[in-house]
Amino acid sequence: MNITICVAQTKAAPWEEGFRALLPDARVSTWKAGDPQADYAIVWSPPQEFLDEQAGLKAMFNIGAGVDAIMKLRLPPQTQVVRLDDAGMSVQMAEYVCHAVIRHFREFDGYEADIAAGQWSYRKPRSRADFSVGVMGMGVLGERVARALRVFEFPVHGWSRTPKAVEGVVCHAGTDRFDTFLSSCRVLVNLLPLTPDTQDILNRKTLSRLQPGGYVINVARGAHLVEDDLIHLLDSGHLSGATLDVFRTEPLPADHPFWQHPKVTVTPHTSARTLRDESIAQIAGKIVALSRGEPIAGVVHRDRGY
Ligand code: NDP
Ligand code: OXD
Repeated sequence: MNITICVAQTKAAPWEEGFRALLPDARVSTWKAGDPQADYAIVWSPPQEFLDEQAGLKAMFNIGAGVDAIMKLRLPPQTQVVRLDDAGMSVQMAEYVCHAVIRHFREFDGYEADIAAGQWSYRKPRSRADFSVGVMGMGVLGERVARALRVFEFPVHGWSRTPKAVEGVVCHAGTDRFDTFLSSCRVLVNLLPLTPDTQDILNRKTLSRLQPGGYVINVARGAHLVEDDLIHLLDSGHLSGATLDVFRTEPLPADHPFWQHPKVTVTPHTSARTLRDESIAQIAGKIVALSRGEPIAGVVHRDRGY
């Protein structure tokens, strides 16, 4: 079996070594133009040239959860696209989102500023019941985040395409329930995949439906958010702040207004990192399963785009 590695923005060698160790009978190499056909590919943002040359792939394993960069390309018709299925990301995402929600709810930024100014001051405790958190996207990551927020007893709402049942979480499904979902939330967490249906979904109209003082946490993709609309709603006072991990252009350009905006916290696309060892183990297990003709989880539905 031939496995080829084509990963942008990351070193290929440790991935090669990891797959060789777990699949000693496979021939594993890093792709170069003109290489012979592989059976399986390990990819991150592969170029179109790679797909055009590797039209005989049985499956292509993305080393992230989001496949939006791949779905924009011309894909070989028979190749299965497979995304990472958690592989250690959901616990990181739960940590990141709970941290952002709690920092905002408990006003820790305000305390930090007071302490830095040498002031021993108290703020009036806020009511948890007034801080409903809405999670857009109740998949592998969103459901874990919703469950983690419930541990801190925040009221939690979830929104997905198809109906869900998660204990303690008010679940909404479909476009008909979107407005009801939004107006139920003070804090909005985005964990949707980026598809034609979800691009620009965080815009002036939708964000205006959040409760006054709303707070936005975008950890999915930058193209979900219309950045000028967010800035307008922050400056008008309808929204009280935002924590943003993903951006339309990454790295975030040096002159971007988010860097200096007093109500915006920026992190460098780091809310849930790909963990190499966990990911190699998951993908190697799936390659073995596929080569035995067994079904695997995490196969992307081409018509849905995720
Ligand atoms: P999943 O595919 O498991 O979950 C996606 C969820 O979104 C599902 O609940 C799905 O509904 C819902 N959904 C999709 N389209 C719509 C729609 N049009 N309307 C309503 N709901 C919709 O993905 P993951 O949870 O694994 O990952 C989510 C995203 O997080 C990734 O696509 C990626 O972009 C981002 N991500 C960001 C990272 C970071 O470091 N910032 C790291 C990892 C991922 P249903 O269940 O009904 O199908
Ligand atoms: C992912 C990401 O999609 O890292 O996994 O953003």
